[in-house]
Amino acid sequence: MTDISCILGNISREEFLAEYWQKKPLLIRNAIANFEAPIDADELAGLALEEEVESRIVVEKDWQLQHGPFTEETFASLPAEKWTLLVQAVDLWVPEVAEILAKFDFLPQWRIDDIMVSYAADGGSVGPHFDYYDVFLLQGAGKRRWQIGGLSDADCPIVPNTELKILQHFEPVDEWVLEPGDMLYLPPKIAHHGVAIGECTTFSVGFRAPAVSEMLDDLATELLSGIALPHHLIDPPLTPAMANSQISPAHLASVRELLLATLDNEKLLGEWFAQYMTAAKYPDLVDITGESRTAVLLDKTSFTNGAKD
Ligand SMILES: [Mn+2]
Repeated sequence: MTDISCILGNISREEFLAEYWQKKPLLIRNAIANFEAPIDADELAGLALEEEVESRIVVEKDWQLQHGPFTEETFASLPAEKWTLLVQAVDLWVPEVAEILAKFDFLPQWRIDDIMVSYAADGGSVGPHFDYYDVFLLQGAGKRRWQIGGLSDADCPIVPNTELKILQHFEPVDEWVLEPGDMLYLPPKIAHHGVAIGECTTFSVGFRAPAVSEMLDDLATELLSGIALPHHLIDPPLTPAMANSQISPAHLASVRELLLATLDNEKLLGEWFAQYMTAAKYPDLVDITGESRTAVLLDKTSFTNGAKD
């Protein structure tokens, strides 16, 4: 029996998860019928004036990147076209935007990161690039042409002299013009380039995909602050021939064994991971945003905003 989710068009949840999720792009026309963007360009610009709100402006000329909060003067000084305003986590500030998240009930809820809303003037884009996370690009007001390329990675050359990671080489293999309510799903690392046709807004539903280095950093911090791990590195059987500066493969095997044994602890990993994935996006602002993230471990221990219940 298949279960049609209202936002996946005529694709069932099962089919989407098996065939597309983290595998290949999917265009869904009319994902939300008669979609009226729950925030308009002026309201979005208003949010970007607020100190607590994370926002950026990208101007295509020289790919300038500015970080908010902005002022009325910032907006007055922008060119007539080819710029983009991006506001992060609008779901935390606008309840009507947060309501969109309910439509993504076919995915683990703790994987959801936020809804970024972008406004682009005519011709505006942030350049061809790729992300390391899954994203659903839901078209708000106006139209945007999305082009997608193949898989990219850190080895792909990027445009110099800008903070933005724009791909130097982008070969579109497919393109669509999205209209209000249309949605494009992109798995991680697919190159993409969206250019506004006239003014438009786009709602990007992004997912949490921490890098291994970030996870190890957080886990190490957690270990340092909490339970003492009594195990220290011990030597493999030594021989006089090892009394030199070389690190033997046997020593490396001991290091590896100790680290793997430390990680091979379901309770430790489960509790750390649940806390980590439910950490508030803006921990200092939880009183204002009411941000609430919950995950439940298989043993039914529940975590909300990183704290055990
Ligand atoms: Mn992107």
